[in-house]
Amino acid sequence: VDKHRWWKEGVIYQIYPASFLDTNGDGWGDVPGITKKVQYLKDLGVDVIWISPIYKSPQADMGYDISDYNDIDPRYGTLTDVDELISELKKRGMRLVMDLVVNHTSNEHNWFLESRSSKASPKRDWYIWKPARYSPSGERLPPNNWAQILGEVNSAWTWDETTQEYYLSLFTPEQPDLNWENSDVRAAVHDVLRFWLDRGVSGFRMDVINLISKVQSFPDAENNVQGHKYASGDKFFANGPRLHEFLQEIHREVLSKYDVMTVGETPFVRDEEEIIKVVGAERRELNMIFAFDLVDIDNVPGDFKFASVHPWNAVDLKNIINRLQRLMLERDGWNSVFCENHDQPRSVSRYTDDSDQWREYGAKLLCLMQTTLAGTLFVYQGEEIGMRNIPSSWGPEEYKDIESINYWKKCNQMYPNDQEKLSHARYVMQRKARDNARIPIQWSSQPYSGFTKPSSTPWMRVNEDYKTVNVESQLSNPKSVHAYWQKSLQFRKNHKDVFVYGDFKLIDEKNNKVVSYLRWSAEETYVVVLNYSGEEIVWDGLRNVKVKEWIGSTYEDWDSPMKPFHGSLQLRPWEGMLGICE
Ligand code: TEU
Ligand code: CA
Repeated sequence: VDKHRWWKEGVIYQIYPASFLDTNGDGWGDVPGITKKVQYLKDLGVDVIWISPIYKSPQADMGYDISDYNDIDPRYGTLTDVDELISELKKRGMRLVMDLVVNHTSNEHNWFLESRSSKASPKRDWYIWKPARYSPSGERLPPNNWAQILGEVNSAWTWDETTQEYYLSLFTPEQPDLNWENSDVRAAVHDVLRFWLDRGVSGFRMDVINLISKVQSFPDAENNVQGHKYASGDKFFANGPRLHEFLQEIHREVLSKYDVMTVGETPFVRDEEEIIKVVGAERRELNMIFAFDLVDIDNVPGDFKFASVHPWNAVDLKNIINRLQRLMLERDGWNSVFCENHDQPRSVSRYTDDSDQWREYGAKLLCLMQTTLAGTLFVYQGEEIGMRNIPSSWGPEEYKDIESINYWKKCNQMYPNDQEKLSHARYVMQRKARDNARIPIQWSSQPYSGFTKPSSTPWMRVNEDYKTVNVESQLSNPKSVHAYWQKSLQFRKNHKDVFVYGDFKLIDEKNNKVVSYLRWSAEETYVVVLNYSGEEIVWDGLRNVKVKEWIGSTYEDWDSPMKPFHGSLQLRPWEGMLGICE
């Protein structure tokens, strides 16, 4: 059977629209700004763009709270702008993937306004409403102890005065969860998919799609964290009882009738059987998922993300990569490969060293790793120039994400005068806040990095490093991070049977500084060696692997192959090397 598919070998580029490019000077990126950069993306080697939500939204969670699925938020543009974008993409053989957020809507969506209007509303059952519980002393309590995801301190249930009931709102009170048990809700979601597919989009990234089926008894979660009133209820809503049925229904009713790709965002779940149920080729659910293992590498297991920055080394990284690469190859699933998205800090800052001395090497190392792993490759805006995190000198007022705002507020309530606790909180935010990926793209050394007009104010502050880290300067430099990405993407495509579809095996597994593996097809075998440390290393992990030629190092131009040599490798700090085997 022919296993080749456009969505397996295509390079997907994620756009966070607010921060991409502003064309009308209101300080927000917009759809015309994306259209303007289609050729730039084509030249980089991108085949598909995925845009984070641009639908009508009050923006409580930056568009992940949708108030109208069939229209575009005016700050991003109009439906006509989207048609124009699709046609510019099609002209170049490219495609558009939309972000589908259907676990919840905005609290300003008409469905919710109707649902909350009265207990007798025909849409009452479209959301998850429950009566209060009462403590022995008569205090009103939410239906269970589940915690809100973007905030941690609050309940996942929001009290509604008018109808005197709670509704479930797993993320924030502005994002009420839809009741997928109701078949009218599911039919309405299917209509949303059809609306966009008929308009010419080629698939969906499905936001927290594994949370749509909840255990209907809504039991309390086990609470292990001392001093916390609420606990994560994920056991009762992540990959819940009817998830696979609902996904298969979407496939049967809608997706099977179009040539589309789907990628499910699936937090919390690590169980391999559950993963394969979603992505197994014969299952007719989703093409692939975003597994959280790699981006959770610096989270303390079982604790919430801002608790601290958990140390890790190359062995941890190899174990994660190995597990997912092997699982998908052995079980007929399909991987997504990514290090960044709009919910994560920048990868040069997280996995390597983002100082002026090492940033470019770190970015190239991550590029070499990602472009040589099996699966569909996702590049996040700005990753191709090695953009870094928000500087540590910025104060908390520069953070605009609801999660960061909630967290910082909580810290100040809990430890008002504890400078040590507060500075630790600021440190972890600088390492992990979602804001790190959301600052404007650095296009040039013009004011505001060319993201918006010099006379306007960008919605988020621009990183001062834009004078040196920007697209324009990298485009004219053959040794830039951008040039390295461009050439690596081309190389991956030229050897897709190895790098996209081929087999995978770790070598020198126990080395805690070097990540190294083999990739091969029936015709050729490559070896990838990545120094995940700021030290010089003499590496002799090749053992019986015979390298015919070292064809590239992240320290050199792609086009200058190195002199053949055998024996130990001298790896410089953060150096990555690619060799072809005998
Ligand atoms: O994220 C879901 C999710 O659970 C995490 O990525 C979460 O944002 C992170 O752990 C918090 O630190 C998706 C979207 O990608 C995110 O932007 C939305 O806020 C969320 O769903 C709600 O729609
Ligand atoms: Ca704008």
